[in-house]
Amino acid sequence: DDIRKALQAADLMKLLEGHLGGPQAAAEHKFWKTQPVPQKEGEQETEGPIDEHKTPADVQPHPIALPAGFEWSIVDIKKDEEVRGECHTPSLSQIDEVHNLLTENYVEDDDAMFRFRYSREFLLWALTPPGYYKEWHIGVRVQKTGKLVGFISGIPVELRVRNNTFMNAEINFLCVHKKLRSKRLAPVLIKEVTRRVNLANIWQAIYTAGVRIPTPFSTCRYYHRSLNPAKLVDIGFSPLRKGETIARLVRKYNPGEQTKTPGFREMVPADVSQVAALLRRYLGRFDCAQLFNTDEDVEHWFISGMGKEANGKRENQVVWAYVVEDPTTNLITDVVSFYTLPSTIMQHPKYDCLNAAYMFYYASDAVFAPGASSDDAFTHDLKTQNLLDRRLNALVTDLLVMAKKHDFDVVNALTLLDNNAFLDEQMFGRGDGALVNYLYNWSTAPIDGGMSTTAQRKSSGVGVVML
Ligand code: MYA
Repeated sequence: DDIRKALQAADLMKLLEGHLGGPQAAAEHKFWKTQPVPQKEGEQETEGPIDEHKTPADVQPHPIALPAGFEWSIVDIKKDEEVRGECHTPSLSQIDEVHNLLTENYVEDDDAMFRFRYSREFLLWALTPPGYYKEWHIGVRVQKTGKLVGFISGIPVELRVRNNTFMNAEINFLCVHKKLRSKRLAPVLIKEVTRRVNLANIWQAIYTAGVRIPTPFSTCRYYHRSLNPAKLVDIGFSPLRKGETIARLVRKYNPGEQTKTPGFREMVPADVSQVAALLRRYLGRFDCAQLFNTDEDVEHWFISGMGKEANGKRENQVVWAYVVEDPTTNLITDVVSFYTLPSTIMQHPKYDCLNAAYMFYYASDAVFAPGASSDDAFTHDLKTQNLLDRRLNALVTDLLVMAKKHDFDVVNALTLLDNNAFLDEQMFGRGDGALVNYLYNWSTAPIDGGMSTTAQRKSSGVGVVML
């Protein structure tokens, strides 16, 4: 308990530092201070772009200069095989190369125990939504050998931030090989992706990071719901508290075998347009949300990620999506989903992979007044909140059953969307990681990341889930 209190106090210190301008905030930020981002917290009074208006004709037509010995390479992630240079392994596809770079060099936890292991199928799904730009999948190679040592990517995403709607690049998978760290390669990658996004006449971006740089518009906290407590304790992911036993934890976290909500079933392609309409209305509740303007977007993010069925078995599934179909009206009343993102367990004698599921988008018609049809007919009153709490808890109870069935060790969630309505009740434990959200070339007053809630207002302002 003492350790927990000390950790919480340390967390609080980190948060306070962030808000009041502690050591991290005071860093020089040689790169970020040159970029069109809010430079200080509290400076985000006006809503809108930070940079002066530009057109693609104002954008430098040539790639940003790289240090000698390196070259740019647009990674063709849909191409199966590519032979580059003499020393390049001919059998490695370009998606394999990105997968390998990330598997060895991408995000680790602070204690260097776990590292994200995005699968090839995941990367393909994450990087090729409708309207994606091939030239936003940017690699850096060693000229001599062709070895991929750096990567950054963007995908187009339409966002609403409060009352403004605009096209963004969602930037992700920024990675520099461990041997090339701290050489200011990251700013070069960021400038090159910015240039390519600007050439497409897009001037804003959204991204998340574990680090604090100038300047977040919101911060969310990670929560974790154990499904396989014996393994989680064994690998050091969860503590075994004094007086606790594994057997008791196994009983406590067993979600059961059967889902309980009448009409709960896997989402199928025929549900896409109903789910899209429900999701669009539901996401209208949040200050910042992804628009899912077309049904193709929903088809991509929910259905295509489920993978293809072969020999009666689903192969390479990335997303699991479920709906509730009202048994009397046959209308879809709810949708819930999660994606798989395993982590490599570094240096453990028995296990090398943590099978983690992450809560993705969901929606429920519980927030709409009965019979209402207009887009803004949702409410935040206590009665609605209680109904939503019940419905979301029922959905997540069923989701946990399915996640356990599919052999996940843990379900992770952030404090975004309406997640606070179920995190405690569904026994998600508060993690020590935070995820910080940023907008590029857009100023907006801070948005509630759901880290402090009241009975009446549990929802966050964040309606965008980044991968
Ligand atoms: S978040 C995931 C980031 N990836 C990892 O954490 C993987 C493991 N780490 C690495 O591969 C490296 O450490 C990286 C930094 C590549 C992260 N976001 O080259 P450096 C700034 C933004 O010497 P390295 C994701 O993918 C840092 O503050 N900036 O450092 C979203 C410093 O600048 P300044 C970051 O450690 C990415 C400078 O880089 C981050 O070798 C969104 C140091 O460069 C970070 N996560 O490499 C990117 N980490 O001195 C922004 C460090 O000023 C997109 N830095 O403080 C912006 C929008 C662009 C498009 C706009 C279109 C309109």
